[in-house]
Amino acid sequence: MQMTGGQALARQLAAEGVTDLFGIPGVQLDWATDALNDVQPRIRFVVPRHEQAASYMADGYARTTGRPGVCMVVPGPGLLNALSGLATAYACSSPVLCIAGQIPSTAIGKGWGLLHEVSNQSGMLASVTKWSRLARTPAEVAALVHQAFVELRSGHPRPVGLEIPPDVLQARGDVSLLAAAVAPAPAAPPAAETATAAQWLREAGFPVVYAGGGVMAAGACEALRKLAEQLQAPVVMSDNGRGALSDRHPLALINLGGRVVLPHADVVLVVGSRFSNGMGRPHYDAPHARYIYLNIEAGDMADSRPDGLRLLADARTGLEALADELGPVQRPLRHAQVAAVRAWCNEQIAWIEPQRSYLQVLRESIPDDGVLVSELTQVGYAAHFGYPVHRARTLITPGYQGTLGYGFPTSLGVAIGNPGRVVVSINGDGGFGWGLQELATAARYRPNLVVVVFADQAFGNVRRMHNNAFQRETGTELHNPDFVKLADAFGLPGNRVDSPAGLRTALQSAIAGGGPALIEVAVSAMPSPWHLIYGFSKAPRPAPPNPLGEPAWMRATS
Ligand SMILES: Cc1ncc(C[n+]2csc(CCOP(=O)(O)OP(=O)(O)O)c2C)c(N)n1
Repeated sequence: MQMTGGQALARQLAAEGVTDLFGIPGVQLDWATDALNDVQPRIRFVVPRHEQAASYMADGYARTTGRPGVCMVVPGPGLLNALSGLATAYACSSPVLCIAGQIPSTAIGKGWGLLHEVSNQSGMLASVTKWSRLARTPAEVAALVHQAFVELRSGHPRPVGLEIPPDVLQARGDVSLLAAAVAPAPAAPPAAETATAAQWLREAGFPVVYAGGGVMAAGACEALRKLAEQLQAPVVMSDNGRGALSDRHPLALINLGGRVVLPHADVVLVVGSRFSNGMGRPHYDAPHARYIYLNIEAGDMADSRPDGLRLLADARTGLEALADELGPVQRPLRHAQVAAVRAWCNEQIAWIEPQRSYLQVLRESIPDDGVLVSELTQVGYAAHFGYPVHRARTLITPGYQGTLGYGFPTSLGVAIGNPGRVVVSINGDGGFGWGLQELATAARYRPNLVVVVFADQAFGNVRRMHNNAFQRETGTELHNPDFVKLADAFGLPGNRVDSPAGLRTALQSAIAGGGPALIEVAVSAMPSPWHLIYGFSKAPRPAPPNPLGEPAWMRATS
């Protein structure tokens, strides 16, 4: 069929099942944005107020719907603005397609100073994606969009990129549209290693599973639950893995609980996790353990991690193969031990006030299938350990990227992708400043979203660290707008409170109201939660329990 590159783009996106496209128009994209009219109402063009929001929204959408998120931005400054969202999606293994404009094909790499020209734009896009290409003809546009979806639906879910110069969007050519990309059969684990891993697990006295976000990405939550129950193994979930097993399950533990059980483990099965603490090292020492790694990405099982058996495979296929190979095993129930570890975790968390009380209010107000989008703010950090998660994909964090300001725009993508669900975004007054213009996007598209801003008039976390390190602080004071008036200026209801009880009332009425709303919470400095996230910088009170009581297997081997 004869069509322009822009039409090939719009129609192939529709063929791939895309229903929402987050982007901002501009001259290099005109032939693409105009062609979107041909695919109405199948593809909704959602237009935020900054390109960073376009990529954050695509990420939030992808992480909570399980469908790829798609964003489109002009070249140069447009793509530069979108990079922080793509970097966050990369860190959090989120399948996002970024369509980037380019300067005209004949000028690429020439340095003529054309509108939006930056040197090595393709390299920039490559640095935050697992796959990226530049289309040279309309036919290539369709083929590369299709290839992008093959990439999005296979292997390690991560962002992909496609650059299309304006002359290619405008050119007419013969184009074959393709049927939607189908996910290839998931990679099965190697038989010999699977047999050995099953043997190790069979022999283990106290196996522990460490589960990451790859479990949810592979749809392996049920396989994880079954294997954990078969083994009676505590399941420690990484921050990105929260929700892989409900925190109500009697074997579920947060990362903090991992510190208690890992040292006693004799086999650790790491599944769908990088198993890295952000410093390139494993989270905890498990000195007596043999390690089994199950991951779709060889690099995530390598290098700084303890040596072990490596199963390069899809998490679901791998867990199911291990369960089959293992067969029935006789195990003592570990529920009481896990409950004791959880009680200890709760004692640690009780020290972190008022964060814990605010998190309790959030948990009690948000239904199990509602989504909490966290941020780099005091209550957000504490959510890592103080916010129970009951369903997959219901706690969103920026992962190792630690992207301040990602939260509110990301939550817009979550809410737009999940119209029937409650979505709450928590922000500090600092981080909210990165995206507050998106109140206009909330007012325009009216998603079911409550935005909470904890206002301490400071970059509070930085201030506390400065004071601890230097006994003074630099550049951390904020001068805030009146957030309630700001919401009003955008046509949104706002409310100001100053306590957990006040938040409860305001949040529950905002959720009942159904539309976008803002709640400002006046707070002051809060205690540091970091010792509960990254290692014990101060001694835990009380000392951690030994989950095994008398570790019989340890005595036997010592
Ligand atoms: C993109 C980005 N810029 C800067 C930082 C550094 N940073 C981390 S936390 C923080 C302060 C956050 O302040 P606020 O949002 O008000 O939250 P609070 O700690 O006061 O609760 C800053 C500046 C970052 N992590 N990411």
